[in-house]
Amino acid sequence: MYLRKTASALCALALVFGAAAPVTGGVFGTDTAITASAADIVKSGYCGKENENEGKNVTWTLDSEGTLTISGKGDMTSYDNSVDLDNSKNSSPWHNINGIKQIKIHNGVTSIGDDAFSDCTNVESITIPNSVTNIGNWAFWNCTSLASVTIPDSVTSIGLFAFNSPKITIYGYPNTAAEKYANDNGFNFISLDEPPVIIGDIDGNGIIEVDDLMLMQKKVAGWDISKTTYNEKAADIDKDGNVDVDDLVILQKIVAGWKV
Ligand SMILES: [Ca+2]
Ligand SMILES: [Ca+2]
Repeated sequence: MYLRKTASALCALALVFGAAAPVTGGVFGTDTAITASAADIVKSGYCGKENENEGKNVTWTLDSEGTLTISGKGDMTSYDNSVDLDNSKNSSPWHNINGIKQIKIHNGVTSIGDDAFSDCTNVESITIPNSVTNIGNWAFWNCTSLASVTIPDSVTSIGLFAFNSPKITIYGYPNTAAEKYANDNGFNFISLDEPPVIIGDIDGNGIIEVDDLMLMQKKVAGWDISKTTYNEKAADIDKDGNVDVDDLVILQKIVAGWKV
């Protein structure tokens, strides 16, 4: 809902300014001029492991739309974003920037440092590229909006407290560090190997039709359907955890061509 409102507001602005190009607003305080150009880089630096080419193997940029991009080849350095009592510790260079909305990690980066993205409270999703093998301790600690994390099977170790968002779902492959991490920490895990489920396509043949309805009737009536292909996830149409007459009623409407 919020996104739709924002999009229509931006469209309205585009009409006012007569601009066909995307309209962007800055996110860093006074830098809010509306421009019709691509996002500008507002800050940048190195974030590679310090003992390798003085950290220059990996770079970071932050643009005017709040996208933090990490690119290069090699490990990121590790940081410490905990409370700084003696002002001597090594915080990530973007730690105190509030406007970060998105983090993009490019293929080529091989590890995510300790505390790398902790406290990025506006970031909602992250995809780890399949060059990464290690995610550091506290790497995404206190990323309180983080709802979706995709972790490839190249990742073999995930640090302590790397994630702690309460609403997180981890997307990954079975029998990987990602699945183990999700299970160990009680996070929702969705396997990227499972074919997408079409709700209502109970026999899994790719279409919703009378056959599915008949199968559902047998299931709800308690008949033995063990010899038939049957997908419970597709059958629980109202997603209440049970396959019952409520689901059957909805499926009847779907098969009849009603809008549900
Ligand atoms: Ca079917
Ligand atoms: Ca149900």
